[in-house]
Amino acid sequence: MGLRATSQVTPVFNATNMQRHRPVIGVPADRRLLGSHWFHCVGEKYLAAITDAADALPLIIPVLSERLDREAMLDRLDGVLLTGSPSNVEPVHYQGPPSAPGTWHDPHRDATTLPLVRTCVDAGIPLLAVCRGFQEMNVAYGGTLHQRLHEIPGFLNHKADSSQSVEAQYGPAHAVALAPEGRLAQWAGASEIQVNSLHSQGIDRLGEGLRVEARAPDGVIEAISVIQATAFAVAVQWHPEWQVMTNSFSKALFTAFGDAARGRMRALADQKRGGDL
Ligand SMILES: [Mn+2]
Repeated sequence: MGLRATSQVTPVFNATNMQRHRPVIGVPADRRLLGSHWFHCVGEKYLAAITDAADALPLIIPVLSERLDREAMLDRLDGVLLTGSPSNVEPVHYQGPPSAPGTWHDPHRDATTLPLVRTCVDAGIPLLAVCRGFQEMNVAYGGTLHQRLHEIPGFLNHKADSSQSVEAQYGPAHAVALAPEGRLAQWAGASEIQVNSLHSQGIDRLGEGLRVEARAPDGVIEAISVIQATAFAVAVQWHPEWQVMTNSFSKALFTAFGDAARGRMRALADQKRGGDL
């Protein structure tokens, strides 16, 4: 009796089937020298935010620049997340002055992500960009960057205190005012939220076709979106991926991103079914 009952049980949890219903989000890596070899690495907090809050599958994109067939890769993705990084976009990409000595660059990442921004937006592939990714979006649309905000009179220090614990560095640092009627204000259900702040760079001239979605009290642009985008195309200067499930705005942002990727996944599946008929 016991055996028979067991054999009739239908599995209620089938990991394979569930995974197929989750969109795939590509995450371009940083190229880092570990020992004597180059590795393509993504911080775990970004990958965890994709699985936990966006309910999607993260897939690391190697930054092989021209050796990577971008179009073929994007055909297999439902969304793209651009992460933060200790490296800065090389100023040559926005006709800026040379970086201060000791600044870390990642030309392989620049060569991969800068063209990827507009390719994603033009193809309707949902795009969320964080910190360095936010700066990449601005540069991809022809904007420029301040390299050392904290040295410019009138601006707050937006850097974290590296002598503090990681938890303290990622703690709330300043308010941002959200653009009325903007998408962020909708997700927040408020006109202002508190955010962390771990950046020395910031937007100087806003790229063409971008809208300001949030500003810090000193006027620094903290969030942007692409005006003409047909899909989700949002970038933030702060780090919503940090402990994403404990912050209601961060969770709402990643959920909206995941939903946009789910929408693309379903639209592509419908298109394919239509093509098979
Ligand atoms: Mn800030």
